[in-house]
Amino acid sequence: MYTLYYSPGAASLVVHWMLIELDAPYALVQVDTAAGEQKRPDYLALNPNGVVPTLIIDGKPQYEAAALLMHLADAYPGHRFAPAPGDPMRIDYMRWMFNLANMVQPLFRQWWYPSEPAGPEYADPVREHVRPRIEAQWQRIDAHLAEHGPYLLGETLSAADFYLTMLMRWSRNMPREAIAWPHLAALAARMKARASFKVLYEREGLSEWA
Ligand SMILES: N[C@@H](CCC(=O)N[C@@H](CS)C(=O)NCC(=O)O)C(=O)O
Repeated sequence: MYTLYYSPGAASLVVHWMLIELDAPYALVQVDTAAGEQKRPDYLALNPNGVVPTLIIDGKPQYEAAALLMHLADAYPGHRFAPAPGDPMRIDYMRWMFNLANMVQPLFRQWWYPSEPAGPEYADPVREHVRPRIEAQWQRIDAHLAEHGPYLLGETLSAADFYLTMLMRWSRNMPREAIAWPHLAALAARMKARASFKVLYEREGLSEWA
């Protein structure tokens, strides 16, 4: 039994989505991030970074959304959400997971928390600076999908597509959201059509970008 510490729509979303896809047994604990629960000592004891998600696996707290996603995909090989070690596609899969985690997700951290890099007086310039950088990522990934899609690994759906969909969702209120790019829009539509997406929305109480 897994226990997921989550906040609706946050980086925990993709872990939650995967748990539903895998039909894995799990319990949810909502963390009120607006009230700062993620910075309280009892939560910091689980996740010293003070962020969601945290996933309790075999009684031990684990964190980092991408790592949790990769772990779950590997733990349920029958669902084929991760090419197995030795499969030539494994490196492409890992490259996408790390690329999304290192090159795309951190830009959203700056978008959502623009005071972090240089203080509140620079929040507006940080946002102005990060916005075209996010759009450049959509351009890059859309071009990849145009040539090699419909999924990041071609015809093979993987955990990376779930991750990308969560990141696309985060852009929904930006001046130019991810689904303004046609191949990203097609991927988002495929992913949102999955039965698990509806269940996820119900369980997290979400409605935007349905
Ligand atoms: N690298 C971490 C980042 C997680 C993260 O930034 N989570 C945000 C929500 S999307 C959070 O908990 N924010 C609350 C805070 O920073 O206080 C991961 O992928 O798990």
